[in-house]
Amino acid sequence: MKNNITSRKNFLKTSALLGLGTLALGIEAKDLAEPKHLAKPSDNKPTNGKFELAPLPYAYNALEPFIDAQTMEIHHSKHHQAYVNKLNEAIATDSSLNTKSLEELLLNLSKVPENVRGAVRNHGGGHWNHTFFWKSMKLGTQMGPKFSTLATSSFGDIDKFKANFEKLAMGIFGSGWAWVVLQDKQLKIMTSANQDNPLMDAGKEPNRVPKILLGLDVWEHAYYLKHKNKRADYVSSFWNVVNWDEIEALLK
Ligand code: MN3
Repeated sequence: MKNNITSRKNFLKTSALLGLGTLALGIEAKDLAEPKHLAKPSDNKPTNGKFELAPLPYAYNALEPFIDAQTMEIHHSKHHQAYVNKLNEAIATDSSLNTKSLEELLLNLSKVPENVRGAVRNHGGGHWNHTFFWKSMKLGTQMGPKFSTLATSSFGDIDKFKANFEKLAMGIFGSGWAWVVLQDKQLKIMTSANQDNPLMDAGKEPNRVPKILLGLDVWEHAYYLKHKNKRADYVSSFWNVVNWDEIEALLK
């Protein structure tokens, strides 16, 4: 299967075009070696061979008016639940898989047996991405100093960072995700198709595992009820629900 994550070469190209600068925030290479930000939430490791859908960390209407309650309920209780169910079906067939954490599976995706690799990629990716997405959103937080400094040094200023993120999110053909990651001490914007994410097979370069700070689901199911075909409205309104407190905590 073709790897749909934008290639590292393209990331670098994008970064160069955006004039990424070097950073001096005291972020050590060792901080990037382990995806510590995953923080071992209970839903990232199967219990008795099965992953479980955690409740949302807030009410379905908590992101109104920017993301409507009906969209949140369907997205979490139907779409996310389906990824969890299908991931469980995939790993149930192999006892070497159903004890591993979701991160272990995704970081080493090419080592997953071929007969279930596609299912682990799509549904394991779906489970990880949505679990992360829910925690990435909260009303009423403000961008913190660590992220602000990184975004300014990487993109010139905050407006340029936001404009680049929106442009790349709009440029995803079909379904996928836009990501903000810290890698090689720089802030980068990445995109992926379907339920791929920047962790997939990143275990091949343990010192360069991207620290995912923010992810935006641009599948139509994430916005169609409210915004219909207008992805741009959804993407630009996303800034109102970004959980900047969570991002700042990830950068500690
Ligand atoms: Mn989704």
